[in-house]
Amino acid sequence: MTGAFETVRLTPAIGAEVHGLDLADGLDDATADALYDALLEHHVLVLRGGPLAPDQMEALGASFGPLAPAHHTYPSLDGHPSITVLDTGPDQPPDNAEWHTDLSFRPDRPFLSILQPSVLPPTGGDTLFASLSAVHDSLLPGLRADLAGLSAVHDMGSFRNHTFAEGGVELMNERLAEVGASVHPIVDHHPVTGQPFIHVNESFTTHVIGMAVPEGRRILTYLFDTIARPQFQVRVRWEPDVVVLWDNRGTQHYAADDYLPHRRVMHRLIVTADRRQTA
Ligand SMILES: O=C(O)CCC(=O)C(=O)O
Repeated sequence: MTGAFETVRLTPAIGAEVHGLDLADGLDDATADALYDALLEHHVLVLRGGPLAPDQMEALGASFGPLAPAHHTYPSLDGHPSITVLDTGPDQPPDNAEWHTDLSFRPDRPFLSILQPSVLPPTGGDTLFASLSAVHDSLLPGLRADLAGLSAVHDMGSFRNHTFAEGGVELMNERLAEVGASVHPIVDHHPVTGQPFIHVNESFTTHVIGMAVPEGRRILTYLFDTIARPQFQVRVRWEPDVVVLWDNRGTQHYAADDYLPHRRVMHRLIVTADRRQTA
């Protein structure tokens, strides 16, 4: 795929549709650069031209940076460890109807995620994205100043449910040790644009450093409630040919779990580092 494309903003806070790009042809360098710039501006890009074959999905990811290894809990597509399969339905109830930033419990926050559907329910199963820089900018200056000195712990959160179901407390403790926790500033900054954003999420952020649990929880709950307000969001309605890219550095997402008893299968790929980012 080459050449110019058009972006159409979806909401004031976040998201744009990309028109005039045929993803199946692959990205030349100039187009990948332009798509990257659009991503930095809009945080979430909704493209057409899918579903991409696994090799095409990996090639699209690789044009932005290195691909993440297999996920610690979810299965991968056969022969493609970096493509995570999110398969939910009556037998495997959805677990991602929670606002989260992918893998925020890792010390190196992942850069980019790419998601496309493989099986869609007849209706429902939309994905919502929130702009954490819009959330930051909406806070009163005094509150922002108070938050600026604070950091919070992120760990694997409700992945405990999977590990406990699979192997009880032993496996849960093993995975907690293997996956670890990380500490991020509550007011973080996008490493390329410098934009400040609120870096806590209800799936993985568990504790405010230096505070008693109840005190920290009140702050976190206030921020989670703010992130859940619709004016900071865009809602993506999936169709079979839609492919979505988002920048994890300053966004969160939530997969609406309103489609049972139908099945929904999504393929996700994470790009760990941004190869266009300088230092
Ligand atoms: O399935 C979705 O819509 C979102 C997937 C998700 O939550 C994730 O990639 O972490």
